[in-house]
Amino acid sequence: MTTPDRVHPAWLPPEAFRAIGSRRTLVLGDGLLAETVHDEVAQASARYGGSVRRAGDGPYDLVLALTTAEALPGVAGEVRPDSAIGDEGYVLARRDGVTVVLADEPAGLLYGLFHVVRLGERAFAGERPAEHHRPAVRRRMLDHWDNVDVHPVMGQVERGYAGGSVFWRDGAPRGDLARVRAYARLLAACGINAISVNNVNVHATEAHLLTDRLGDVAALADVFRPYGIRVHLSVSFASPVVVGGLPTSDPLDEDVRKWWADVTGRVYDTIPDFGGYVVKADSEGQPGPFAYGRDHADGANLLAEALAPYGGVVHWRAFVYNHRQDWRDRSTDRARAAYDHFAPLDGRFRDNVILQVKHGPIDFQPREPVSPVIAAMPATRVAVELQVTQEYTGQQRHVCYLAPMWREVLGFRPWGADGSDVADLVGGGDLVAVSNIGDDPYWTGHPLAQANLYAFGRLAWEPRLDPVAILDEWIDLTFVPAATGDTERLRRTLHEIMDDSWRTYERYTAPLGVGFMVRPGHHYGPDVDGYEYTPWGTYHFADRDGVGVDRTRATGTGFTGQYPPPWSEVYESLADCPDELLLFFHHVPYGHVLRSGSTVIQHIYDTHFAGAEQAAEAGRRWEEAVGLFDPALHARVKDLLDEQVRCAEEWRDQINAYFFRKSGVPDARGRRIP
Ligand code: BDP
Repeated sequence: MTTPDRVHPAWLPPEAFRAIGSRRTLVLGDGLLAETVHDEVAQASARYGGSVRRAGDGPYDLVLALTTAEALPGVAGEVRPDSAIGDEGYVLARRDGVTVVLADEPAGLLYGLFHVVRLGERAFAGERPAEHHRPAVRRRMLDHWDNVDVHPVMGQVERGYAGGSVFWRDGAPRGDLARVRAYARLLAACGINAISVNNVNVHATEAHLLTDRLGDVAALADVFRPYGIRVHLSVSFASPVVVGGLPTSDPLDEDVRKWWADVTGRVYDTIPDFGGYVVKADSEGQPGPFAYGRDHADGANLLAEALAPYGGVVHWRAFVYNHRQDWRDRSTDRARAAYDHFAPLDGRFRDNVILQVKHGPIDFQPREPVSPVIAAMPATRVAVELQVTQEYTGQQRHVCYLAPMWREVLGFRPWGADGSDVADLVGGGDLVAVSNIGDDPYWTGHPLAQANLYAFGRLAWEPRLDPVAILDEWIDLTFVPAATGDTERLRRTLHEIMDDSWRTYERYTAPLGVGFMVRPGHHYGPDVDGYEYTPWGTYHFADRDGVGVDRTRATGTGFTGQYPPPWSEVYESLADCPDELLLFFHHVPYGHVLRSGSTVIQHIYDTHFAGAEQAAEAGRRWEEAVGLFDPALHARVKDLLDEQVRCAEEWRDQINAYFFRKSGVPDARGRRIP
């Protein structure tokens, strides 16, 4: 695979700062992040011949100032708003030839600076009435599933498809803080402000990050801090036993409570702006409160109590289900599990507990309904968790631009058209995602997967952004500044390949929302029955007559009843259920006619032929674009597209052959099914 000889600048190539770097800039205000802003502008100015000052009369082309500054120069004083701009917000305006960014806090200056970077020359043209920008979501967080030690099965980064960890290598910190700093910059530029630096599955070595290896975490926090990013840590619920030497981790035990209070105090002595703990408890073998006959509220509140004096939070994950089911007894339904565990606990969590819920009820499949837990806990702070790392969406070997899926999740209205949407529910709260980067020179293995990380940050800041517009922004920042060829063709090529790539992926993989037809373990490529007779709770029930999971109240698992109306009724009804989720909610005969007018079996054939063809078309588009991109990047993406085309055909053939043999129904269009 072709690899560049240096780390790819992703969406911050030096050329993206050309417009700023050639101007006369004033940075007014103190504080660590104001220093960062100054240093960014100074670097750009050194490169492009501009200037940056910290005080003094102009003239200036760009003023980045804190509202607390003693005297705001002319135009900046005029655009200062009467009301508060808010912690991370900023006002952007342009008047009389001066572009102004005003913020109450240094973080706002930093985000304002990156807005000016995004605008490029447009920031310095014409007039711009004052626009007030502030993030919709307060904590915009990335979880790293990075192991400190190499895990024998999962490797350095669990579900990582971009090489090793940028934080850890073989049991120790990597020490390459320049790389971490570059990462922090990229994250700040798309709006991320919190990061958890180790895997939610906390193994023995990682458990020590909380105590004797806290210095390793502090070193990372020092690098993230100048970019406004707070560090969080995944901790083991069994820490009191594993690293504390206590006989129990019972959340109601006095010694256990004291242990957490002491340890947490030491964490804050070392890292005063520490964010908090992330916990995966009683899930997939991780320890939790169940061992002591306690529930998740007892467990979460224990840690919350220890963190409360310092303003820290617990992200308690709702990904809890029985992964040792008896597949012969299918009375339990994994989709129900999170709601069944957590909804009854609503109101019992302390206010610094954030229940972190995966966006779908099962597990990051390419298509799932939105988790009913998100709407079921009005008295609990709920965070929605997305997966930027492409575990089930092509593992960064396939192009799969995920922003359209996330936009659908954020736009889902659990109470129907007149009610709030998910973006409203997480507004002011938390949006979390599993990161997709590693030590690969392109950061994300597949260079085009960088767009997913960028899009996550931007959607967390502004959940109603249009995915196509975000992609445009990303193209503008990543490729256009240093491009030498036809930038319009370059842009068109990327849109053609990426805009619809999630739906393309959906077409050639598991059909109609059924999910999990992947190879067990690593989850790459097709294996229709791979999980069908296993204890994981992920079934499709295909037989000679039909396919799908009956989750209705009338005849199935009753999962539809976890939604409020109208969705409880829409999903329950065979006639009303959206096609793309039909097999998630219903078991139907192959001849069942979809809302689209096609039968289920014909839909399977059609979408699989179409999806594989669209992947091939993407490959052709990319080949035509040779010369528009850096040659090493072009070659890397070409190799990956070849693999995507191969794999899409494999999916097409296995899915189509499987359902042809089960159903005996031929393709109405007579195409070749192996
Ligand atoms: C699943 C992954 C597994 C993670 C788990 C989680 O396969 O590696 O540990 O999610 O979210 O999707 O905890």
